[in-house]
Amino acid sequence: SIFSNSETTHVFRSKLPDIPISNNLPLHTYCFQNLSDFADRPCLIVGATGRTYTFAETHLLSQKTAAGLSKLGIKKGDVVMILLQNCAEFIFSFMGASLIGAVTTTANPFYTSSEIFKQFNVSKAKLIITQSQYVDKLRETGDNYPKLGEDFKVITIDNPPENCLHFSVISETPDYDSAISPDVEIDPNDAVALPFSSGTTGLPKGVILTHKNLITSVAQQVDGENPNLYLTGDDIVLCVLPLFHIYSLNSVLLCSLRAGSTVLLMHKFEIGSLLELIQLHKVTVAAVVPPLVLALAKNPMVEKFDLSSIKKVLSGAAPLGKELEEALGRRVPQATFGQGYGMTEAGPVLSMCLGFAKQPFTTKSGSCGTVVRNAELKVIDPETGCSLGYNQHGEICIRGSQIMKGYLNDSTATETTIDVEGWLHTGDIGYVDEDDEVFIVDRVKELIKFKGFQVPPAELEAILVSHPSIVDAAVVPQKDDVAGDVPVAFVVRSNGFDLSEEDVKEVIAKQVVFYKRLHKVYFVHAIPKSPSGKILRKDLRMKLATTNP
Ligand code: 4UW
Repeated sequence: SIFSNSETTHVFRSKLPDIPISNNLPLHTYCFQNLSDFADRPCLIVGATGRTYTFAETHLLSQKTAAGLSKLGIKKGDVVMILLQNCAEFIFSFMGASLIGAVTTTANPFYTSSEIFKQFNVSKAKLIITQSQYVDKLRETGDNYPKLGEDFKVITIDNPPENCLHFSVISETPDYDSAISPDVEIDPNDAVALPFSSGTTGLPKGVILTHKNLITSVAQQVDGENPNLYLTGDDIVLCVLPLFHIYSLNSVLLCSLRAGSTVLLMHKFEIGSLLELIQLHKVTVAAVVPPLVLALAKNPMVEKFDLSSIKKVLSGAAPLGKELEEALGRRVPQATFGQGYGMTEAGPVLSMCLGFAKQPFTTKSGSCGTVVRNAELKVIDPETGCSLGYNQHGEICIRGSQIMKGYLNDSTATETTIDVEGWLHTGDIGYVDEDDEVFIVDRVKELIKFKGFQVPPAELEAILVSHPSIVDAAVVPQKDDVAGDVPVAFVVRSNGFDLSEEDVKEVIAKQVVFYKRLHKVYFVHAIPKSPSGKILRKDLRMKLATTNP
């Protein structure tokens, strides 16, 4: 085994003490546990309309939605797909599903039909909650496509097109109390969320996150005498990052519900309205990704707005340059800036800046925080599996009740990701410095991240090699100032076919969401492979970095 012996393991821990975590509860019970303390305070503000829902209303609408889903035949263990931009109905649907023991799989509404249905089929979803503008993509016909209205139901939050139901059908259940089956018993190890991630290798897979996993992760952030991420009933938390990604779902939504903070929902990122809403609602906590830091640091419009309400800026999901962090610091000098480091499979938070604690610690620029409490982190030599000490670079591994139960129907992938000792291997290279701060320096896994969005190379390679004029292909990340990484392809054409770079780009563009599109195509005679047939991605990345291939 390449995995290290526990006797020699150097384990890194939080500077905060472990706390008791009530992770035997269902997620909804835990999130709404302190509801009576802030029932009449605003829970959700819809940015575009100004519509506000109090905590009591949010709880009630979640219960009604639970009853409505139940009446439509959704049962414990069934999967519901949410295909929505950020909106209040997202929250009612997610919490509603949890209330009846159902599982939510979230997908990007900009996905193509083929991307949506791959996830839909693998997760065996029964129902899709979406917006009318996306329904056409759900009417695709063909072998791999189930039939709308017959094989699955569609609910739209706006005017329902043919064969779809309006959201009010589920959210306005009059006798909701009796409609939520009281005998739904939820085990802490039952799934509640099923986000998709390609992990360290291969195609996107369903990541089983249980009630216990998500409660543990939220508690690690916002619970305790001295919470790592101190949120209170006075905080207004910006929710512009998409809730279909685990970062926003967990660290913005679930943490705010638990702590009694108000969530300001924006359905999309647009710098003008973002700045206006921050100023209008006096946002105190901004959860962002590096491209948003770039916009806030560099866009001249920022000077015209009052951003003095912001107390915390949290960045994550992709590496952030020091220079950008400093430029942002000049724009919002009163705010504490820090990073979190997450991975869908890790529940998702591995480390979080201790500058956000109630009694904050001083932290260093460039750090991704310190490992969360009630968890163990180690750094291993990727070759030998031996655990490494302070300041030594290696693969980051994490252990604790927050990490995923496993991948859906893929025990092989689960076993290569979580070892027999319970350590989740991230595929990220980093180190822990003498002050226990985590720094990420590289990624050894295949994953490409475009502005924090996952681009799984295996998915693009599968599309490329299925083309009759392509013999072989490999997709790797190329560094980009704005996006972090962009996907580029090495392609081997079959003899006699003259396929242009534009043709190849087009093949991909037709089948995938915009951020997975190829930025460059290099035609080569062969793809470098290991004796076992694995693409030597490191060689290709080196080739990109050193010469013009
Ligand atoms: N620096 C460098 C980082 C960083 C990073 C992530 O799409 P996934 O699976 O998941 C995420 C989750 C991010 C997240 C969740 C909750 C949270 O509080 C928080 O803090 C702000 C962040 O991105 O991609 C996982 C991969 O993304 C990279 C890294 O390679 C990781 O394995 N990544 N955060 N701060 N790289």
